[in-house]
Amino acid sequence: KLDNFPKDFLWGASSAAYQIEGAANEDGKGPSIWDKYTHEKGNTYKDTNGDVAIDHYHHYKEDVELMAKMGLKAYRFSVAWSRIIPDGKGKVNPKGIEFYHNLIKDLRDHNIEPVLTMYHWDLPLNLQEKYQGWESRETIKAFRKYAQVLYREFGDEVKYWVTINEQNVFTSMGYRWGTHPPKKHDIKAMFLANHHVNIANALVVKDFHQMVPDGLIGPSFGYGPVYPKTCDPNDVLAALNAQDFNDNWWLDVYCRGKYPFFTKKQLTDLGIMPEVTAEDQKILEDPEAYPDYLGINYYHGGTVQQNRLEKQVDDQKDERKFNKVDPYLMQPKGDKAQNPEVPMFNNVENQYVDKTKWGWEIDPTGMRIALREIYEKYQLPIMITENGLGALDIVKDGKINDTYRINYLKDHVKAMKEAITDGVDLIGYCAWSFTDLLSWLNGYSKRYGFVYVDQNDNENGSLKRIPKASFSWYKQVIASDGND
Ligand code: BGP
Repeated sequence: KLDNFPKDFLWGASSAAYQIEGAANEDGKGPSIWDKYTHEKGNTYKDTNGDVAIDHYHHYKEDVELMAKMGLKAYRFSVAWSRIIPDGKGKVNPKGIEFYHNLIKDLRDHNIEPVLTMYHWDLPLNLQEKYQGWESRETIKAFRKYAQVLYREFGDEVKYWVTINEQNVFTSMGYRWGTHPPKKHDIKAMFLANHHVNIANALVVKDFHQMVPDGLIGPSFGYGPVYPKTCDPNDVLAALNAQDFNDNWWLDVYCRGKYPFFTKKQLTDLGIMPEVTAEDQKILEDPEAYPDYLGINYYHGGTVQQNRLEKQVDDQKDERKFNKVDPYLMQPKGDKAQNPEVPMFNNVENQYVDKTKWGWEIDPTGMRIALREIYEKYQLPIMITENGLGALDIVKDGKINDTYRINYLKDHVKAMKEAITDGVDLIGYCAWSFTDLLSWLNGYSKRYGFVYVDQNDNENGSLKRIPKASFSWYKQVIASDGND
């Protein structure tokens, strides 16, 4: 028998500023790296941008009204840094502060718990152009100042805070694969920027504990379990390597203040391990800088096998020529970017799970595995801060019958229920996403929302909100504490 979800379980939904707000140049907002990136030709699907997005900035009351109608208990949103501090490090913009006060008040008036993300990738452009963004320690200072402004302004109103969204994703995409700003193909820069984000994260968590003693704070990390392709011990070893490289590399630093030894050694051997000063180590290892809970974004896991490239070369007795070309520094394009060859493991397909139209594996059991692994290792409460299905929804007779999304979410709710029964301390679930919104690279056609937004390719749509079938389903889930 499965236990019901706890009574105070935070049934929620998520969003992020750049993906919904629009009003890109209004009320004193400064530009972010995403404003620039989406305006350069060829960077996103059909060159879509977030200038208008779903215009949540002007429609927030209507959106909160819909959340209340659904019975939502929590709403995760992000603050646009450049709305608060337009150039990232100077003057505070009162209009920006006012917007989020209004939003939070509206949520509270409807008994919806705000979950505030401080950084969901939209770095103020000035910090990138003047200081090289996260590659510079100036950005650490600027982030700390920004965080302190948020704590002072919203510390009394918001209990749940998220520092950084998917640090693993934005550093890899931005610096290694070049598919997000700043569009670099430089793995050394990636690990350096990543180290700086770690320092920034630790410092603001520590400040938070002093400034907002009653709140709870943690990062949102994009986690997927890693499966070995076979029970060949070499594949199992490759899976261990991949877990270290994909997951522990971040979570160990957040929760233990240490980089895991194995990957650290690999990076050091390749000459791409950033310098960690004694002062840095002290900051990272300060227990006051450890999170109170972990936000986990779960979409899918991954499957790996031992590095066949190395093996092939071995087989051909080719003096391992391949190793002389540093595989870490290869810059694969297209498909290969999704399936990089690194010496520690190779990514392969999992034949046991279905996939979405965009090739994302659908693996609810993986969510239970993820929750168990993370809870076992770090012993912290967990909130699922993202999970959902991207699909091409069709409007028929004014309705959106997204049964595929309902099935997807139902299976994941069941997996959470099982994880709770297993003993995991799971405190909430914020499905991605409440409304349809801008998918970073896929424009507006890849939809995730419970609420359809008539986008009609960005600028010309009516932006009319239409609750989908999944809206009524989730409403029922919430009302029945997880039984639908
Ligand atoms: C996560 C991001 C979200 C959201 C989601 C879906 O990585 O944190 O912001 O975009 O993925 O991704 P996509 O829109 O690429 O399908």
